[in-house]
Amino acid sequence: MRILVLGGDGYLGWPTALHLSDCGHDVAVVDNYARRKYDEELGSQSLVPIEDLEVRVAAWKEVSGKEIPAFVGDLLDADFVYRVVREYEPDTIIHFAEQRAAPYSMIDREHAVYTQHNNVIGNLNVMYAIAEINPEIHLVKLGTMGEYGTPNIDIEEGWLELEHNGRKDRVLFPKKPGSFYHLTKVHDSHNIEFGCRIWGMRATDLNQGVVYGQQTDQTSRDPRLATRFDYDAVFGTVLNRFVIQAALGQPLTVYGKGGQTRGMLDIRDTVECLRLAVENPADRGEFRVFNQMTESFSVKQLAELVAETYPGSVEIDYLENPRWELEEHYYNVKHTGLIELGLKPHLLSDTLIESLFPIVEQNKHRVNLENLLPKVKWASAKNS
Ligand code: NAD
Ligand code: USQ
Repeated sequence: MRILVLGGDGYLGWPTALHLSDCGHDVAVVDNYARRKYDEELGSQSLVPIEDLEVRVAAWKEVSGKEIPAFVGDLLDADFVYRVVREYEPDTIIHFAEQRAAPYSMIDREHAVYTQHNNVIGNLNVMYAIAEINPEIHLVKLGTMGEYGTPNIDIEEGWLELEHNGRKDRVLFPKKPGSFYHLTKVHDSHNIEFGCRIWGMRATDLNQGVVYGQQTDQTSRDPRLATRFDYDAVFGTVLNRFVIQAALGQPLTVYGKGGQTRGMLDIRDTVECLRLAVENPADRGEFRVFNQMTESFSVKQLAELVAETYPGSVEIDYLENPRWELEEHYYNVKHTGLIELGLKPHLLSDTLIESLFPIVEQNKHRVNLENLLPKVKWASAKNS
């Protein structure tokens, strides 16, 4: 298949492009380097050094003999999006290219507006390009488990069979997201489902949980192929941060009581889920949803697991929660769709956690300790 990976310079987009290329697909990547600019803005950087996109694709050519053409441009530029889709003629478009940090979207009005504009309009441009150029293209869109929030009922896989006042219908599962970022994914899901109805688009919405890990079979073949590893309180995700904090000898930062529970998955499962979704496309007119997660953990459980696994002593701090979220709640998610397609999950193990400690050890001189503690607060409209 010919696959266009939007956001192919990012944490997940780059390893996904490599995995699909390695599996024999023709892959091209699109990115506007927005993620590298947020680093400059926040005075942060990936813990593991990452190469420029040109160096990455040249290294992949050297290691595998395979080409990954790169298109540099912004999804907000509709002419650019149309040009790339016409020129590359993909069978599938995987869309990772959004501003993805909840805290970044909650910094202030400007960051909330940027996030919503970037994500919602970029996605609309991609939808229109598909509808007008070739509606056969399968859109595989990264959504998030956080679209659902933490309802007091079981979370179904995208859709809910409902009976109300004696009548039945199948509706999108109710959404209660927890940040202006997570809301963009809800808006995208609604826009895509509408596109499937009116244009007969074929789409898969992958409601992905929090990803952990840093290496895949392909990125570990050469240091120039490494993907990013974020530790800061804005872009670093919870398990990656706990591992890094432990190895730096810093306290693990549990927000609030730590009872908040999230669906999680290993980065090696992310790239495999993408392959499964791409190779088994949705039908024309179908809005297919998979809950892309393999296990659930509370934040407290994750902190305790990291503390037990680290060979030295580790302190766990329970900080005042900077976010607005339930800290004790029911959480039961259906996630069978990808398993039925053949996913064999890498469940969280001591070995995975242990394998991350030397990566931190090698790169700890790159850490700016000031970026470890959370500064963005949800409740206040004015943050420092
Ligand atoms: P990332 O920020 O590392 O990668 C996103 C990439 O998209 C970046 O390289 C960025 O430069 C690019 N981009 C952003 N806006 C763009 C635009 N307008 N035009 C072109 N390129 C643009 O993020 P990631 O962690 O790789 O996440 C990828 C996707 O997966 C996101 O949509 C995110 O919401 C979703 N997701 C991530 C996680 C996670 O734990 N990392 C979990 C669930 C869902
Ligand atoms: N948390 C802590 N301490 C920390 C960091 C986080 O207790 O140091 C807690 C948060 O309060 C939250 C949970 O851990 O309850 C997860 O936070 P996170 O920053 O790891 O993840 P989140 O903000 O939800 O966002 C990440 C990705 C986002 C993706 C989402 C998947 O950045 O792109 O959409 O995970 S999900 O959570 O399923 O919506």
